[in-house]
Amino acid sequence: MGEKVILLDQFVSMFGMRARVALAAKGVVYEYREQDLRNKSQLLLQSNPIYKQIPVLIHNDKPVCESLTILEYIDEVWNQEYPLLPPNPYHRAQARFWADYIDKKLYGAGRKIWSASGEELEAGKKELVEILMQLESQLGEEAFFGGERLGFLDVALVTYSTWFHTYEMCAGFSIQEHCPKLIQWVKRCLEIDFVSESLADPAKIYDFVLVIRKVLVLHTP
Ligand code: GS8
Repeated sequence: MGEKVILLDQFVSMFGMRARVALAAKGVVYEYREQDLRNKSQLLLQSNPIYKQIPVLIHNDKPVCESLTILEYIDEVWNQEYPLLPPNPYHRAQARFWADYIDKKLYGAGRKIWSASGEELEAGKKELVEILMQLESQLGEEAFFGGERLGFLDVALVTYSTWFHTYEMCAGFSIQEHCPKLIQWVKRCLEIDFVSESLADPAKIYDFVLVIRKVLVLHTP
């Protein structure tokens, strides 16, 4: 049966990039559809009526929402190629726990950095460093969170690294200084073609954020 795979996404999204990396890891051919989130398409609204957010993976006309759910879905459907979740149930639970931690903590801290100023920005910077240090200690001496090879948690986190440049520019600090081993891990991930080819250019993300910040300032009473 011919597969029809569509990804509703926005190029700067760390959530959408997870699906892009996973699809590339599995060698799945898909149609990428960039979404304008200020003017949401009918397809996006119909496909994700609950959250109305990207990413949405539409597989043979059936939508799957939420990036971590999408990752698991991709891993289960295309299970012959490059498994992402580890086989051991305990390791799977751990990978899911830390991916959830990333989404509960890292997104919010990062957002404070690029969208706030003064004390809130400083708080975001402190939080971000604490979270990244926590993740770095979780990595330990392993090459990847998945052990010898890139796995589910690596995919969940590596997409955030495309935002590190923006965080550093907005908050005037160096992540490398606080988390050198994590930065080494990012470099290892980027040596894998399907990872580097799926991630957005950090400089373009920063340009995008500069535009969004101007819009936010204009609309803040
Ligand atoms: C988050 C998706 C999200 O925030 C996931 O997929 O993991 N928990 C979800 N998507 C954003 C763009 S990325 O910052 C989005 O679609 N925002 C539009 C909106 O909320 O209206």
